Amino acid sequence: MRMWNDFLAPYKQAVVELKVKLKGLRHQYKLEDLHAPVEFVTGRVKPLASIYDKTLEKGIPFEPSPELAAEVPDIAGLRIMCQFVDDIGSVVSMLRMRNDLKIVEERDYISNKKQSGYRSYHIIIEYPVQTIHGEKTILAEIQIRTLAMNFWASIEHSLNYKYQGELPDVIRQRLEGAAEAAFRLDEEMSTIRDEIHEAQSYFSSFKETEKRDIQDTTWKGEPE
Ligand code: 0O2
Ligand code: 0O2
Repeated sequence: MRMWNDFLAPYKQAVVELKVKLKGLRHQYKLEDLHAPVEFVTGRVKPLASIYDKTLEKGIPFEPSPELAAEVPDIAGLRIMCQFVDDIGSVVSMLRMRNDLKIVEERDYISNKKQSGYRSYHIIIEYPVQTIHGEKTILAEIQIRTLAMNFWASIEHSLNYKYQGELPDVIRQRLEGAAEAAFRLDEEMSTIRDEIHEAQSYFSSFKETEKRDIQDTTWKGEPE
C-alpha cells in the first residue's frame, strides 16, 4: 500500500492545486463583473478499484509504474461545469494559453458525441508537481461540459453502475433520448443567453446592495 500511496501522492497534489487554480478563474471574472464561463469545478483522484478495472481493460499489470501512468491519463481528474455550450470554447482557449500546464491531447465529444449519447470536451494535460524530491510531471484529464451534459452524464454513470454496464435496451433508448433533450436545452438556453446574463448581473448587483446595507447598519450600531 505504501507504494500506491507514494505513486498517487503527486496526483493528489495536482488535483488540489488545479481545483484552486480553475476555481480562481471564476473569481477573476466575477471581480471584473464579467460573465464567468466557469460555473463550478470538481476534482478527484481515481479510486484504486477504478484503476484496477482500467488495467484489466487495457491488459496491463496492476502496479504503480510509468506504463500505468501513461495508459491511464485520468488518475488525476478535474471537471469544469459551464452554463452555456459557448463557455466550453472560452475555457478551452484559456487553458491553451496557460503556461503552468501543457495540453497533450484534446477529444471533442460535443461535436462527435459518443454512441451512448455522452457529450463533453476532454483535455489531457501534462502538469508539473513540485515534490520534496524535485519536479514530477504527471498526466491529468480535464473534462469540460455544460450543466445539462453533466446532469445526463451523472445519471447515466449511476445507471451503468447499477446494471454493471449492461443497460437494458429500453433504458439505453431512453437515455439516448434524454441526451438529445439535454442538448436541445443547451441550445435553447444559448438563444436566450443575453437575457440570462442580464438577469444574473442584475441579481449579483442586487446582492451587493443588500451586503452594503447590512454593513451600513453595522456601522450605525457601533458606539461613537
Ligand atoms: P463554492 O464555490 O463555494 O461552491 P474538497 O471537499 O475540498 O475535496 P470540494 O471542492 O468541496 O472538494 O468538493 P468537490 O466535490 O470537488 O466540488 C464540489 C463543488 O462543486 C462545491 O463547491 C459545490 O458547491 C459545487 N457544486 C456541486 N454541484 C453544483 C451545482 O449543481 N451547481 C453549482 N453552482 N455548484 C455545484 P465548493 O467547493 O463548495 O465551492
Ligand atoms: P470515471 O472516473 O468513473 O469517470 P481510454 O482512452 O480508452 O483509456 P476512454 O474511455 O476512451 O478511455 O476515454 P474517454 O472516453 O476520453 O474518457 C473516459 C471518461 O469520460 C470516463 O471515465 C468518464 O468519466 C467519461 N465518459 C466517457 N464516456 C462516457 C459515457 O458514455 N457516459 C458517462 N457517464 N461518462 C463517460 P471513466 O474511466 O469511466 O472513469
